[in-house]
Amino acid sequence: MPRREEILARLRDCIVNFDIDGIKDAAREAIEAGIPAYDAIMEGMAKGMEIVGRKYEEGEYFLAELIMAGETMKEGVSVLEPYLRSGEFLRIGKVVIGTVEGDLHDIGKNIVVTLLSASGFEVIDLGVDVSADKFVEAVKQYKPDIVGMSALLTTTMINMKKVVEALKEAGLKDKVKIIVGGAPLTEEFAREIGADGYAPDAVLGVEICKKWVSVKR
Ligand code: B1M
Repeated sequence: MPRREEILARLRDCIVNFDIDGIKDAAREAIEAGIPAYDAIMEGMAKGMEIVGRKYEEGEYFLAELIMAGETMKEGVSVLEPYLRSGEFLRIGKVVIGTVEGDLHDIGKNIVVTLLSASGFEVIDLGVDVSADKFVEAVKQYKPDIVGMSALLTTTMINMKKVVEALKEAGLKDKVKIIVGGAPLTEEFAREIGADGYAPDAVLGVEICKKWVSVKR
């Protein structure tokens, strides 16, 4: 196997096997071998993420594996980030995302962020405990294609409705697609509050976002 293919395959396999030390070495070797950082991410690591996503859907991998793959990818990307020339990373769409007001749970949201980034989205992560006003301000500032909200508490999921209403009031609701997720949510709840989509897990969430931006093009 030529050296380029061999290194890309190693990057892919490190994601699938959650090999944090290995991925840093492989990322450095990619740079030394003259592989563009973008190719190392998209043709190496992101391919690994696709495999992890499939294994998760098929029940071979569980949440713990998704988290570990996400952490492994973050470590690999951290080595390559300084070598990404601006403009080199062509983005397929922009997402503003956050955990809603009153809620501090961010493990699931962070997985969604990692998978979205790995899939080519520019992600503006507003963090946790994000008020409706902050979401509206971010939509005005960043003009995203998609707004993503996460909630893990039955007492905070209702705050998603406040965000939808605030976006309506600001005349921004029709300019974005809204996706919601988090353990206590349901498809029905998402419909009731006026969200455009609901995902029970991060992999499906990213698939929905990808469909939305491909339809727009
Ligand atoms: Co909290 N907590 N917690 N907690 N906590 C739950 C949610 C709870 C169910 C535990 C329980 O009682 N069994 C319960 C909620 C009960 C309810 O509302 N009915 C609960 C409670 C009560 C609380 C506190 C109130 C406890 C207290 O202080 N008395 C408190 C609230 C703090 C607050 O937010 N204001 C609290 C605090 C915490 C910690 C800070 C200790 C910690 C969070 C750490 C962190 O996130 N940084 C924590 C944790 C870890 C949990 C549990 C154990 C695990 C949550 C988690 O990370 N799951 C949780 C019990 C449980 O869920 N089994 C629990 C793993 C994660 C990968 O899954 O977030 O569901 P999840 O994300 C998935 C999908 O939902 C989806 O994709 C992800 C990956 O596939 N998804 C999206 C999520 N967001 C999405 C967005 C999308 C698309 C998909 O598009 C935008």
